[in-house]
Amino acid sequence: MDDWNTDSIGRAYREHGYVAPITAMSPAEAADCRQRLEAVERASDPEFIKGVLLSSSQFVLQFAYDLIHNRQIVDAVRAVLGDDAMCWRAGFFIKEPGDAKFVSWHQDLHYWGLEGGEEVTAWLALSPSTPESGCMRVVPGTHRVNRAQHRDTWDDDNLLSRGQAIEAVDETQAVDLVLQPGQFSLHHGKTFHGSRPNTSDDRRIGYAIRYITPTMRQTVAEKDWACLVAGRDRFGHFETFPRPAGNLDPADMAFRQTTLDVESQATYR
Ligand SMILES: O=C(O)CCC(=O)C(=O)O
Repeated sequence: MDDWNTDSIGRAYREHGYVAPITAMSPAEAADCRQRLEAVERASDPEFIKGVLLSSSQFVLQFAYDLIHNRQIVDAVRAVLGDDAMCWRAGFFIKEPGDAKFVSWHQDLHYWGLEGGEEVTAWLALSPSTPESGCMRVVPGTHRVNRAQHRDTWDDDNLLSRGQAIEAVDETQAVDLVLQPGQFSLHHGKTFHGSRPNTSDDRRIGYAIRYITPTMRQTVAEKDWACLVAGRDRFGHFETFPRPAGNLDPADMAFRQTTLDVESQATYR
């Protein structure tokens, strides 16, 4: 875990609401993951695969599922959530070189219907994530803000489902989370974060993996799914999602669609 250890990750996270950069894998391993991702993209319709990658790709792509169990990531997650941890969702945030896509300032936990526990996102870089390529930015300390006012903008260039945006953000306090391929950041479910367009000449590819404590509960949608990655689940609030059979297997795709239909009860309420 680089210069980080369990204590220093926990301390930094509690104080600032984020930790970065932490190493999950070598640049060569990250390049291998990127190749797998891009092989799936090449074999698919571009618009179709964009949606699949962004939302719940761990249900339908084996390498995406396997990444949620990465030992370095799970150890860092345990440092902030405790010994019991589940993966709830995961998706790739991809910005092409020179495209206008961005992510408005937001808090993750605002829209997911999850209550009663803790949530943290591990954001793994599969390409250089820098100010030029539109790296994630966070406002330290905002994990203490309970529910900031968000407004739906429905901006086509916004990678968020409804373009939800916090309007009152003091950007002078924002910190760039610069990551090399194979490194990741952690951010708290309430930390204000967003990102600007990619002005570099490479793609910016990040894999956002959402982890929760098993105490968490879905309070809006009729049910929900998660997968144990460490310790025990003593609560049984979630159905378990399985490892995909391969890449884009029809049965896995149908399962993913079911989860998205149910999830929209929470995200579009
Ligand atoms: O990839 C980005 O720029 C933003 C990702 C994000 O909003 C998240 O992981 O919660």
